[in-house]
Amino acid sequence: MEQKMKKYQRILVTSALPYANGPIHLGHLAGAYLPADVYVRYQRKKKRDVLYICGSDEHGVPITIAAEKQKKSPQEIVDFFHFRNIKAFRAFGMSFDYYGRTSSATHHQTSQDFFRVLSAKGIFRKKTEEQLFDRKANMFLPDRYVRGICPICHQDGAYGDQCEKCGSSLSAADLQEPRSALTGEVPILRKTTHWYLPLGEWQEQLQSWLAEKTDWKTNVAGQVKSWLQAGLTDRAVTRDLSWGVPVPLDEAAGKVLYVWFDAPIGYISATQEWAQEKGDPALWKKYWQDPETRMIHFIGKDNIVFHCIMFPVMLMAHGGYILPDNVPANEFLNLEGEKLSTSRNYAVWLEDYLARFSPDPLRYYLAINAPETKDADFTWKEFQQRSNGELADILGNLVNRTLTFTAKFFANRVPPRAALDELDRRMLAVLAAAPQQVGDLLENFELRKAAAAMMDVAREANKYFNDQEPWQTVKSDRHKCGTTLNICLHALQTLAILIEPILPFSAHKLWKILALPNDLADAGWDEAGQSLLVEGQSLGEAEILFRKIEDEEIQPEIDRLRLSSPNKQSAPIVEEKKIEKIAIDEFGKIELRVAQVVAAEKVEKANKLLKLTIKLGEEERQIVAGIAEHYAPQDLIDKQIVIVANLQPATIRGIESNGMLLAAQDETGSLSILTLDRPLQCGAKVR
Ligand code: B3M
Ligand code: ZN
Repeated sequence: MEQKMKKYQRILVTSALPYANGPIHLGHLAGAYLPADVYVRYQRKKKRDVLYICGSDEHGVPITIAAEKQKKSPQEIVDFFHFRNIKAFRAFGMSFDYYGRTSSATHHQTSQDFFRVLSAKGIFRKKTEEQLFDRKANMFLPDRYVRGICPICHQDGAYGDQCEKCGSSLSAADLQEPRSALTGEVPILRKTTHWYLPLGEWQEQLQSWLAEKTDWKTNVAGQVKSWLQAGLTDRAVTRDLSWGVPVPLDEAAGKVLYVWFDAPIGYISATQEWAQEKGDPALWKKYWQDPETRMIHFIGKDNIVFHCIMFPVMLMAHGGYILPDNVPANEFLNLEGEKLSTSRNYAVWLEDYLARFSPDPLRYYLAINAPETKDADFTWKEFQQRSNGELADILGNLVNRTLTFTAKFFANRVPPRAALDELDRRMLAVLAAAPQQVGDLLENFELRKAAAAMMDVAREANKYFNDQEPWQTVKSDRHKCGTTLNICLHALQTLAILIEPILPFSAHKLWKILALPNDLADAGWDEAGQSLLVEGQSLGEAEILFRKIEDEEIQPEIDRLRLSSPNKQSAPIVEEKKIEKIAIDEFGKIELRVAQVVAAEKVEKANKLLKLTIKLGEEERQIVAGIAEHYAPQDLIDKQIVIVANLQPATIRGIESNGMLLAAQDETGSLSILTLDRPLQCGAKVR
């Protein structure tokens, strides 16, 4: 690998651009994001020139479908998720150098230019064919917009591109009794013209390029091979849609670029925007046009054909751009033994995770359990076990015992190293060899092994601590004891550098504890094995790096997933009882009002109750609500809530309650009070 990097001056790393139609979940992270971030962080520590590019994919049918569902414009949808995803990624420690978006002006320009070049070179084939058209909606229907009976399993309701019942991938023309998903109309066939990229014409060139890729992962090479064996065919790169990058030809008015044509060009346009921001607009060219750049695409397995066949053909056809050196695609991450499903909400959303836990334990578990060569399974129990049993009990324990001991017996200063014995020498050899060993695995995209090897260093250091018995030598041979601790502190310093790619937040904490003069960002990978500590230097204050994750924190997560599990017999989340109908004037008898909480306190000896003072217009009132297990009093102050204002006053545990607060509770026991979407005057009527 060192060999390989001699050939190159710099590395360009990309992660697949997530669609900006929903939040990020663990499946995304395990496939295209965490492995890339770890790789990039490692390369930065190797002091290599590495640029890490990502961004939002803001075009395509998934966006328009989300927009329709939520009765918003596509732009509103992508604006919302673009910024939301940036925020979540950042909190998870993703260290993109630039996060672009495909609705940007630069991107439109760059992808249109790209199309123009290919068009001028006569690369495309233009074909007029019949496609399904919805007369009521007055539009051609993308496959996803057509539903009908699956020709394979005969299930009704299959989508034109895929049957969710049997998993077959389809094309809309195969469906029996097709109808428009938009209007229910039976679509008609109508002629339309599109531009096709004749992939078949590039097959030979593609094959000879791929023949050199002997170091690609077998799962990727295998998929590519089977595509090539089946023979490549023409692929339409334009669509009859209104949302997307307009096709830059007069004769193609009303058409847009196919999302898989423009999205990978997003990597280029994001690099251009990065260069503009750097104040050196031409800088992007170095990364895209100089053959001394090594480009690596991190993706999930469903994107292999686009990154290993279609985009390389586009780049070859355009000319003047480099091709990827590697595409280390990952397989899928399942959840508690079942396939993830965003439509069923069978997923763990990054934002939800981060609201309850810190990023590093998840980064660690996704690394050591990465879906590298085959699908992997995420379970909350294993997450807890790995976090507690490895992060806390091995790495955390090493940090904790070393520092406590040094503080107690050596005035929290690095003790000098005296004569070395066999165990000392062995430990130092482990530390000296670790950077190369873990580094080789990371270079090779073997994240699971790299995470395990890193943890093994901590394991060995713990064993070394035990074997040297500093709690004995502190009494019998203080020099020896000091040497042991000196080497343990050295191990912590080595580990701080080695864990940084996977556990960046903890690495920085550890670095601060060690109170080293330079910044962790400047510490190089190759010097990780040498001791940077100075004898006699004082250390910072110890802190717990990894808290234990309790059963009570894990169980609600498991329960929540069970509720939306695809295999659960389709019991609705909330039991549907026969609900008696009422007349509108009966509803009118209930006086619902907006109130503002001005004070809240616990009710003594009643652990479920809170006493709230609320403002209702000019009037102040007191109500008692059974929400103490779900809300802390201070979290309620100033919140606007909804109450039933005309209930007969009641006395609860000796306290008068003059009204009732509205709250909802689901089957998992989660409870939420009803609050307002925007502030209103207190006392406002709710209807
Ligand atoms: N937007 C991600 C996906 O298939 C897709 C990646 C584009 S990368 C150029 O979920
Ligand atoms: Zn089917």
